[in-house]
Amino acid sequence: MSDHSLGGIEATLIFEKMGEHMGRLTLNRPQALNALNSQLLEELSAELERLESQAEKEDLRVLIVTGAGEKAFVAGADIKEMRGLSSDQAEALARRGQKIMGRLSELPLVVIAAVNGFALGGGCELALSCDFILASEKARFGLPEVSLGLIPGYGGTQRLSRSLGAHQARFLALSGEMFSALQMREMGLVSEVVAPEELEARSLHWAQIVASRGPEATRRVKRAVARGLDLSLAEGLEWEAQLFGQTFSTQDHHEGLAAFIEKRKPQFKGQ
Ligand code: DAK
Repeated sequence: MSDHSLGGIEATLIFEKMGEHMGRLTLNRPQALNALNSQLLEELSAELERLESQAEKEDLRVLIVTGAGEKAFVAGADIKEMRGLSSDQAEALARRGQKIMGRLSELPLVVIAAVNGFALGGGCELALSCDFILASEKARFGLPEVSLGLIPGYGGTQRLSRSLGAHQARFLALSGEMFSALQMREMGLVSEVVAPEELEARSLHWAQIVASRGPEATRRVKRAVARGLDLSLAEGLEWEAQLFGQTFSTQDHHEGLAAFIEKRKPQFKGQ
């Protein structure tokens, strides 16, 4: 939502264009540590739908996802809204959340999670759905659902085990404990840990780097990795070969190879 209010109701999601090719999505319920309530999920779903169709038209290549305020990225699904749900309602809510996380992970642009504070439960699952994760030294990650008598419902048990392996995923999801950004970097989830005041600049730094690469290529890297996770090695290599072949029918690859030979910076057009 570029307009921060919806007919008087404060928007729980803010999208801003950040210069050429880049955008930032801020989850904006700082008073509830950006917990994912139904309004926020609704707005997120609508914004992701808009980005799916507009990203290429607007030549948007990188999206930074972060949380409003000093304390939290997202402190999970909204616990207050979960009380009183029936099993069927909970299952439907989990499917809805999973669909939104799936949409985020499949966006045709590179998504960087800039985790500025608590990334718990649904917030950790949201970060997991991004392409890579940068974290402030203040960030805390965890899947505390078991301490509420629940299990992760937005893909945590599935995405985390694919990302870190089954043992580390079980360690997080069974202990329900919080882990520091440095611990998560050691485990392999977080790519870089920075001082809180540097997170914004560092996210922009990586966003600019990714945005300068060939967009037709970065989109295919995403598709190669995402689908490859569900394939055998032989099938995955076959998938990679197909995508590699496709890059040779893009303008971007002509530009990239020519720029190298002419010793200049490439000017990719995303075609
Ligand atoms: N939901 C709702 N409100 C939350 C919240 C949450 N997840 N986390 C924090 N808040 C609210 C607090 O209630 C408080 O509101 P007021 O009392 O001021 O009205 C405000 O945010 C500030 O929080 P605190 O006062 O607690 O702040 P502290 O610094 O003292 O503590 C904390 C920060 C992050 C340690 C603490 O707030 C906390 O433990 N929060 C809950 C973290 C958590 O357990 N997150 C996981 C939620 S479970 C499923 C789908 C999805 C999921 C499960 C099932 N299905 C559909 C079945 C996913 C589940 C989760 O994500």
